[in-house]
Amino acid sequence: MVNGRSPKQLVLILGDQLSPSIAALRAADPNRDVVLLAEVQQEASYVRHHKKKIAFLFSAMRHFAKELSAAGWCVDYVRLDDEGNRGSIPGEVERALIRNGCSRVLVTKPGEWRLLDELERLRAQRNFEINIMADDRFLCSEVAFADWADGRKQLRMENFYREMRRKTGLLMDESGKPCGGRWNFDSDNRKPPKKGLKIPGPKLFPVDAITRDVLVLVEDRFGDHFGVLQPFWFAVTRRQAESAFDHFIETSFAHFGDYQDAMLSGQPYMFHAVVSLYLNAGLLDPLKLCRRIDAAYRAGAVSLNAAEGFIRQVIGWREYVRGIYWLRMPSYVNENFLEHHNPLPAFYWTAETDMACISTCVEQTRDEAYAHHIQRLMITGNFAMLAGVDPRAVHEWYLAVYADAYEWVELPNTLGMSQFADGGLLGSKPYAASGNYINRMSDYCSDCRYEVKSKTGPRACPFNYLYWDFLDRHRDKLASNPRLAFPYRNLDGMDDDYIAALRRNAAAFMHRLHS
Ligand code: FAD
Ligand code: DLZ
Ligand code: SF4
Repeated sequence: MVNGRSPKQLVLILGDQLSPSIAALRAADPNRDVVLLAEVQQEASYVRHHKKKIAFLFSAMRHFAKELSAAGWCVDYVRLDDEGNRGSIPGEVERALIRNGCSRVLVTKPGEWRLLDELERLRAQRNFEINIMADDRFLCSEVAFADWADGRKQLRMENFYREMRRKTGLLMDESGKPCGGRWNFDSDNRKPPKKGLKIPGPKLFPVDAITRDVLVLVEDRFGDHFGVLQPFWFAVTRRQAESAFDHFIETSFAHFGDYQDAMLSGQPYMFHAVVSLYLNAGLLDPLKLCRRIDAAYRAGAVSLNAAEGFIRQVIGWREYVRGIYWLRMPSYVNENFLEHHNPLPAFYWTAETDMACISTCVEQTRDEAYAHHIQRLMITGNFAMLAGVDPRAVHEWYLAVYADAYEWVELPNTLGMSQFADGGLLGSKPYAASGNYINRMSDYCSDCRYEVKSKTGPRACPFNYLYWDFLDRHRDKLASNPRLAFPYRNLDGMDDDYIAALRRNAAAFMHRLHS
């Protein structure tokens, strides 16, 4: 206390903390404290983020700063090209403390362990008072998740999800039972795609003057990063993000449940919501979205399988992966259960491959900074695992290329769900699949140089022999998994010559890949 008044505080708001009711702002005094937002080189390049992701965040940060100023806050906004910008969050905090005459920092816990560690080091080195507050924009706190996990043999999402349904009352009936008598309608979310489906796509927003400046800056400073910058149409304000969600409900939600796993060439968005980038940056509130879906279901406006499918992703998967991240970091990022050490193939950056499924997903990722869940899991993720790519390299790719990627959500999805690198903490079996699955759920194979029905030979689909080779070479680690009993029985029924041919094809393919 100075003269009976508390000292002036610097309220640090990070690029993915653009929520007016975030903990650090709630705890601050608008009549005394200063809010700092800083565009810094390090956050844009600790992995070389997609150009669209950087542009989205810088523009959303600038709009949020305006919103806070209009609400009466004193905002200190540092642009990337401002003179003296030290290029890192700790560096900018130090400068801003002096500039604004503040003696302590208030910040909501960052979403990545890396940045939390940096702030804690700054506190220790400089002896600053830095108050790091829990991020309560999530429905399940880290402490509540640790309590839930404590003493459990298995941390299955499904059990966690049921608790979240009970806790929130979403899609629960008056007697405390799940609406429709079932917790999970996943099996109704797997319709293969139909030709001729009318797909509306997400809402596109015009570029305003703030975004136009940012686009010039990003092209100038990050022109060599992966990704195509324009056309740029993301929402960059809360109001726009809300209207993007309204648009999803009005135009796509009716088909969301049925076609959640379907993939079609030229249709990057299918019937997905395309809201993860807005949710993760703090422009949308997860519980509010779910309450709207719940209300729409109760009003008879949407089907239960679509409503449950959406709510499961948001209060189930999204909360669960965050819980796993904070429970297991910092060691989680080094896990490599299957001991995969191959480098990431160059076509993850160039899209230059004859495998139509991969080139389609990588081109789309380059153009849109978006791929939907099944493309991430069953195309690029599946291939990387079958090809024995080092999970850390896979993780760094996913963190860089998607507009919604922050380590708390990306790492468990990549390392745990898609690469099985945590040995089954997150998923009960590896998401490995042959070309057959891709052919059933997409139209990619009809336009591919490879033949999806061929298992060996020069035209055989690489996913086929790589799949069997994957099971064969990881027999010691995977054969006892009850969920893999069926494919291992098939493998055991194959004759030795056939297995030798699969191995030969896989080895030759891998040789070509890395030569
Ligand atoms: P929809 O399919 O419309 O789903 C609605 C919402 O549910 C999403 O916006 C998202 O907030 C939530 N959601 C759905 N699935 C998941 C999930 N598995 N984990 C967490 N939330 C989920 N999601 C990210 O937000 N950031 C990431 O960096 C990310 N990396 C991924 C990496 C891999 C390898 C995989 C397999 C999945 C990853 N996901 C990630 C999850 C999922 O792919 C995206 O959330 C989804 O594709 C976002 O698009 P959408 O908004 O159209 O989602
Ligand atoms: C992703 C990102 C980027 C590209 N740039 C900034 C930035 O310049 N300033 C900032 O405060 N945050 C940025 N971010 C988001 C941070 O990387 C994010 O807050 C941490 O990774 C924690 O989730
Ligand atoms: Fe992909 Fe194989 Fe189908 Fe080609 S044939 S698109 S490589 S699954």
